[in-house]
Amino acid sequence: MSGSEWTCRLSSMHEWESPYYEPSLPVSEKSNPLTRDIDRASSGCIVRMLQACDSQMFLEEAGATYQRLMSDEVVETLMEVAKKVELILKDPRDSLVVLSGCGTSGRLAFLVTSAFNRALKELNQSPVYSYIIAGGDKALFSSQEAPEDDPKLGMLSLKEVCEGKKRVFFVGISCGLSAPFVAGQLDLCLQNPEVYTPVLVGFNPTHQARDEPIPGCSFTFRSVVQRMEELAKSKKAFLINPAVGPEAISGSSRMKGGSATKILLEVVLYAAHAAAFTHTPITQQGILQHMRAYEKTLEIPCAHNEGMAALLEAAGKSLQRGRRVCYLGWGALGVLGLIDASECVPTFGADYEDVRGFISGGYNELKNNEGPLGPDFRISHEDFLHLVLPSLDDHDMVLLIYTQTDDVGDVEKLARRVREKTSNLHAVYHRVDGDTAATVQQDDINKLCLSSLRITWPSPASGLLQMQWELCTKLFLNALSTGAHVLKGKIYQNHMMDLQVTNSKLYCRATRLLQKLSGCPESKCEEALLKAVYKVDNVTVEITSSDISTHTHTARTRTKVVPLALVCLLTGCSLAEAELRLEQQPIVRDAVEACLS
Ligand code: S6P
Repeated sequence: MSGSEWTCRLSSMHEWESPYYEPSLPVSEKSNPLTRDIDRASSGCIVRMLQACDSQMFLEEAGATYQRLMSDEVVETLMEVAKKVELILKDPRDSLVVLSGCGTSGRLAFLVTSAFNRALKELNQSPVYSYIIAGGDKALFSSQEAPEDDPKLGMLSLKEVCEGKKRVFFVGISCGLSAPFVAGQLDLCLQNPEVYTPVLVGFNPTHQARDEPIPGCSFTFRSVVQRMEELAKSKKAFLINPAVGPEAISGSSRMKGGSATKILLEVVLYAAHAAAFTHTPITQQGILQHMRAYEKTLEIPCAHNEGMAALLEAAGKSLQRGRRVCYLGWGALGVLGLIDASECVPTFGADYEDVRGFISGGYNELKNNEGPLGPDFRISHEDFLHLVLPSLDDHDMVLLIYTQTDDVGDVEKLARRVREKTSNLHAVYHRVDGDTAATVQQDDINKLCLSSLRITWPSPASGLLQMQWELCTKLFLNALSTGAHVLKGKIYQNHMMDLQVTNSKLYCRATRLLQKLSGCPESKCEEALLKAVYKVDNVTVEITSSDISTHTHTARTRTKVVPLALVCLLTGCSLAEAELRLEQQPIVRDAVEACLS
């Protein structure tokens, strides 16, 4: 890279921090200058752009506008929080640590609580962690955006989980400091300080917390945050909110927001466990060391750029042809596959069948609160073999995701079955340098696959290895599914055009996007959005006087509302004409560009 390219890249690395850069938006909703042209990029370039965005998570603090993951203040708070958890681990009677969030934040709450309860079980200790996800367990693997708007539901679900407990350490996760569901839970904690100690994890500075009124509530997210800031002075509440930079696809907090959530929660709980069970004191150095291990993890995908670009290309081709991408995973990597696949629906307006994840052992492996979720949520490898494999051919892509500690014999068996139907079989697997176990089987799997990404980790393996494997896999899968949808033409510049308008955050984002792309005033954009939501050419008083929840409820069954609204705004045509245009040009990006030109 030339000197001037570097300067240019470095300035885009920080451009979002300028007070003049999209000043009305919180960091989590800003568009990332690094990915401005991602919609026109090659697969190799997409991979590099996404990596550059991820690396912003670990930008140095010096001279920065916002706190960072490794800022002194953040590390200090992580230590204090870890000490609180340590106390509960040492004396768990009548106590609980609850992690809660909506969408991706709830999914990570599930992933992290599962891992640390498992660690407790291995030590013959009873579980102390519980997770809550807005919309219940089906939200682990499907888009349930509406419950995010319901603060009472949040509060009631927290009360239910904590029934009979005398001491609850509550961690509410909302990347955008915005979800009313989490605000309701934090409010409950603040009203009952004798039982609850609240922690908020998110990635905006507190003054950017959402301040819109929440129907039926006297508080907003921001007012809750302000109350917490007061209590934080006496360490009765904690705020962990470093900035990690705007998402590669604007607002897609499943990416960096999710990764940083995983990093922060694991750093805290790992330190607490080490303190409680191996007498390792909680120190700033220990916390920073763990963070640096994650920072190093980010370099791993960079060493596999070519292989990643090829996989992204293969996945993009399958999606362009209207075919499938299937992840077949083992253990926690399998859960990450399930999560990544399910997020394609709300993020890219994808069909449920476009990208699907399956996990070895199904619900037995998962051990989720509600157990098996019924026929609409089939997740085991057996389900894949019976329901999906028979219809696959070479146009469908299958990806095996595992580590050397998984049952490699089982991986090989499944690979052989898949290979009978499609040659479009690939693998991503992690191994420790010098570990020769199952080498023969591994070679056989490689021969069955069109491509294999072998990620080798330095030996001796550290105690953090499993967490690093998981983060690396998350980054990898997020890049794969995002890149494949970019190649499919789902993204305009770095915005998801065809977003589902199923909660108030998404409704506001859609209106803003229409403003940005059409240049029309907010009121006109909202009117166009409502026309598309209600399928009418004239918005009646009855519609305009309804609240946002009625609009988002109606929008649940609608498709392409934002593209339709935009075409109407740009051309002045009727809804029926806009529908026709989009039918003729199903690639949303091209349809929009045709109107813009
Ligand atoms: C974002 C994802 C969403 C969010 C959810 C919670 O990529 O599709 O489901 O996770 O909206 O957001 P937040 O800001 O409260 O963590």
